[in-house]
This record gives sequence, C-alpha cells and structure tokens, in this order.
Amino acid sequence: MSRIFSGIQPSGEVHLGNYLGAVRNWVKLQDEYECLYCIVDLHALTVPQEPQELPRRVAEAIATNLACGLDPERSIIFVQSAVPEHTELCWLLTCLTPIGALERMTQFKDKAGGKRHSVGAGLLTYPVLMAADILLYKADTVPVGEDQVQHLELAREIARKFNSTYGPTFPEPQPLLTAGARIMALNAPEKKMSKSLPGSYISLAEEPETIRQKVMRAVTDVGPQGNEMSPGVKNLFTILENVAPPDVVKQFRDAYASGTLRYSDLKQTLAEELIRTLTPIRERRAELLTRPQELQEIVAAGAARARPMAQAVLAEVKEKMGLGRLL
Ligand code: AQP
Repeated sequence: MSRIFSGIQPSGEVHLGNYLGAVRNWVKLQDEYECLYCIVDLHALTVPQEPQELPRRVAEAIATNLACGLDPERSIIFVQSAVPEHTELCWLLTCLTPIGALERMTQFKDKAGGKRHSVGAGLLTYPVLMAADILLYKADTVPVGEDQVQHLELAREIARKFNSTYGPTFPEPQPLLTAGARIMALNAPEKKMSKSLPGSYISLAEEPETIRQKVMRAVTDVGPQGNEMSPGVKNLFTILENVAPPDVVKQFRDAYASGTLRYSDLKQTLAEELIRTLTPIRERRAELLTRPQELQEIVAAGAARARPMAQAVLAEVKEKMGLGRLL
C-alpha cells in the first residue's frame, strides 16, 4: 500500500483554502492509502508565534481536522514536535541542500520580502524540514495544494541527491494535486487565501453571519480589462464549483456567459452553499474542543505509532552517512 504524508501548520485558523486544497482530499485518501497526517508546529515557528497561544492553535488544528473527517483509527494523526526525528533528519538533509535552491522558493521570496537578511533562517530552510517530514516515513505520495508543488519538487531533488550520494534509500515523493482548488484571497484575489493574510480567508470555525459578510465583501472587479473574467469572480466560481451542486454552478456560468450575472446573486448563493458545507464541521469542531484530554490522547497515540517508523528510517540514514559508529 502506498504511503501518504501531509501536514498542516497551526499558524492560524484552518481555512477554506486548506480545506478545499488539502484536508477534504486527505479524508478521501484514508480509504486507499496508509496515511500520516501531521500538525506541523515546528513549521509554524518559521514566523513568530505566541507561546501562550500556540497550544490552543494546535488543539484547534487537531479538532478541525478530525471534524473534517480525519479518522485516528485509519490514519496516524500526530504533532510534529512529538517526534524529534523530524528535526534530526532535517539537519542531515540541510547539509545536502544548496542555498541557491532554497533562495529560489517562491514562498521564501513572498514571506521574506525585502527583509531576507533579518527574517529567521527557518523561513529559508522550511522546505528542508518539509522534505524531512516526508522522507522520514519513506512516503511516496504527498497530497498538497498547488501552492506547495515547488517545495515538493525540492523534496524530490533532495531524495535524489541522498540516493545518489549514499545509495538507494528514499522513494521520490509524488504530488497528488487537488484538481481546481487553488483558493485565492477574498480581499486580494491575486494572492492565495492564507492564514497569515488578514481578511483573505473564511475559517472553518466561522459563524454563518460572518461567512455572509465575508463573501458579500469579496473583491470582484479588480483585474484585467476586456472579456476575461476578473480574478475575484474566477475565485468565487472556483469556490462555488467545490461546494455547490453542478446545476447551480451551470446556472451562474450561463448567466455570466450571457452577460446577465449579478454578482450579488452569485455571492448570496455562494454564501449559503458555504454555510451548508461548513456548519457540520464547525459544530463538530466546537464539540471536540470541549474534550481537550481526548485530543491529547489521540495525538499521543499517533506519535507512538509514528515514532518507531521514524526511528528506523533515521537509523538507516545515519548508518549510510557514517554516523553513530566508530568503525
Ligand atoms: N489558498 C489555498 N488554496 C489551496 N490549498 C491551500 N493550502 C493552503 N492554502 C491554500 C494547502 O493547505 C495545506 C496546509 O497548508 P499549511 O497550513 O501547512 O501551509 P500554507 O500553505 O502555508 O497555508 P497558509 O494558510 O498560507 O498558512 P500561512 O499563512 O501560515 O503560511 C497545504 O497542502 C497547502 O497546499
């Protein structure tokens, strides 16, 4: 059986982009693959986090993923920092990774902006930790949103480099893309919907009234002139296609094509379809958060299953690199 690894950062609220681009797909994949799903708290540290807030963020991320349908009976669900082998393998792989390759990463350029000499080095080495996460379990398949494809390609390069230097060890992990689900920021549709971009996202914990307000305020008209659909409208259609029945989507597509579409109608329908999709998740998430001890037990059991797998691969890697022995 193929093995999947995927992660989500507890750096803010889990949002619609995470759900449509990743988590919803993770739920389906549980039937076909051996799955490891990780709350990547160490990745979240690449941007400043409040120590008082981080535990709550982690608990919320666990509860949200369970509420979406991740099942601890079928998948290994755990928190990254509970398996210290991730950071050890990260160091070993960092030594194989060219700085130039890291500096070329779009996410680094976007997040570091003009401050690339003062931001934490973790922002630069983030993709190496991601490669370590995946390779530590010899996962061959990684379900990601399109925004993570570049990082995954680097993970493949790192695997190839390791294999050619120290002998065949790692499979080259393949991306498993969620078709058509790159969700853009509601307030700036040229950027991706992101936890760290205020006003850009709809959280999976959002109350119906807030969903209505956010959708009604979504940008529609900025973009190229002429006949091409503006990025904001395109994004609303992408979301609609992911949450509404095909006949509803067709009705709005036809209205757009004939020039009779009213954005307010599109937004109202989209808001109601989103509320219908997200309400069961919000309710289940809130219920799970009333039982933090249970969440703690779920991830402790997940880490206890993940750790021996990680230890075995790390031992193999260290042996091949000539570490941990004198002869
Ligand atoms: N806008 C998006 N559209 C589609 N997929 C997305 N993903 C994230 N944003 C979108 C996918 O969600 C998974 C988990 O992502 P993450 O939380 O680990 O990291 P991220 O991609 O950096 O998400 P954010 O919201 O942008 O977080 P911040 O603001 O903290 O950097 C990934 O598979 C990702 O592809």
